[in-house]
This record gives sequence, C-alpha cells and structure tokens, in this order.
Amino acid sequence: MSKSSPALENAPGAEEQAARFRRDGYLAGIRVQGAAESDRVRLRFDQLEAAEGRERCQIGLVDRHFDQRFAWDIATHPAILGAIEGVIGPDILLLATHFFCKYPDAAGTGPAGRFVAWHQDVTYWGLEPPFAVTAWYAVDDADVENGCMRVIPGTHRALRPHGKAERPGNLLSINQEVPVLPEEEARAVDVCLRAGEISLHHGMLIHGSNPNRSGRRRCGMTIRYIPPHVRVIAENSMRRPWAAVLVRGSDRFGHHSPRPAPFPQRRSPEPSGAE
Ligand SMILES: O=C(O)CCC(=O)C(=O)O
Repeated sequence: MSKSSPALENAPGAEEQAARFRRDGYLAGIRVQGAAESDRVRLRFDQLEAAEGRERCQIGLVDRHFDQRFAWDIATHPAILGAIEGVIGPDILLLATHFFCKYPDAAGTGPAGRFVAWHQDVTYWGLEPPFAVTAWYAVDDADVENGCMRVIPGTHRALRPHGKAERPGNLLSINQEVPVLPEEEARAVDVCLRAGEISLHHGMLIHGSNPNRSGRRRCGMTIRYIPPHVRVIAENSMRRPWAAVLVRGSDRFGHHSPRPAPFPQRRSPEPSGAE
C-alpha cells in the first residue's frame, strides 16, 4: 500500500528541508498562499479553462506565464522562489511552466482515464548537467482519489533508460515510461496537497500519477527551475525551445539568451482583489 507524504504542519528549518530534499529527492506540503489567494488563482484558472477548453487544459497549456499574469505571479511567488533557493541556491532561472489537469472519470476508462506514467523529467530535456527542480503548485486540492502526484523517494541519483507506456492514456509528451521494480512501486508516496501548497521534486526523481477517479478536477501547475550553470545541449521532447527568465539572483554563466520578464515581479503576494 502506498504512503502519503506528511502534512508538514511543523515544517522543519531550511537546512533540514535541504537535507531531506538531497536524501529523498522531493519535499511536500509547503504552504505558499492563504485560502483567499489560492481561491483567486483557481478563479483565474477557471477563466483560462473556459477560454481554452478542457481538452487543451489537460496538457496543452505550456509557458502561459508569458501571457497570463496569474501564472507569472505563481512562478515568481516569493515563497516559492524561497523554497527553490533552499534547494538550488540564490541564482534561479525559470525554465518553463506547464499545467497538468486531470478531469473527473469515476470509471477511469474514458479519455479522462488519463494518467502520468513513471518517468524522470530531465531524461528528454536536453540539459547538461541534467538537473532541474520542479515546484508542483496545487490549483485544486490533490489527493489519492483525484490522482495526486506520486513519487518514489531516493530514485533521483541516476537516470534510467525509458521505454514507452503500454497502457493507453499517458499524458506525457512522447508516451515515455521508466520501468520500476515492484519493490520500488511499493515504496511510492502519494503527494497529497491542498490548494495553495506546493511540492518540490528533483528532475531525476521517478514520479507519475494515477487517473482521476473522483468527481473533482485535479489541476496542478508545474514550474521548472534551473541554476544558471545548467546549459541546453539538445532539443527537448516537446520540440520547443526553452525560454528561460532570470527570476532571482544573477546569471554569471550566460548560457541562456536572456528573455525579458513578461510582467513586473511582485515582491509580496497579490493584494486582495487586485489585478
Ligand atoms: O501532475 C502530474 O500528475 C504529473 C506531473 C509531472 O509529471 C511533472 O511534474 O513532471
């Protein structure tokens, strides 16, 4: 039976968090917003969903921080950047954002029986060294019933060969899947999050998610960050050039053509009711 990640009510200090990240390859249950702020984000995502349609929202909303102010505000949220700084250091490039939205499908058989196969993010990202950290921001509450993310702790130390998923419904860009041993699968942890919380995962950590068998949407925004010494040496699986933006600190390496910030960066959370 899988385990659930601890709620982290008594969050440990920064050093302990960093040590835990190095050991397990992930951190969960980090609250970055209060209910009012996360409700506003959900409302803005609902508006985007109404404009784009559900089919596209499943996996088609990539890098919308360049045109959606709310997505930019999440990707540059001081509390999220603080958590990222704790695990990659003070210089931070925002590499990409991507919504993963799974819609209700109690039977798990229709197109909404979509799942995310076990994989390691950086396998097909063309990065050298192959390092990135993702913040998974919960737009909706994410739990076992609606298909929260699942991780296999400690699997972030080496990249493994990936194959193709045999089961239909894999949301990943090229249907990739990494084989895992039954004993590894038995150690998988359900990363349950409340809306307005994030988890962090290392780009080599094996993770995935099951279909949404609830009556509720499960929407998460993945935010990918790298330190500036990481360079791009090959095309990524989405065949879309990365558009990195420096969001904290400085870039002494200059490996990435600088992309201007699409909006001014807020120094504190969005004020109540403001655009
Ligand atoms: O949202 C999910 O279920 C999976 C997310 C994921 O695979 C990722 O962040 O790379």
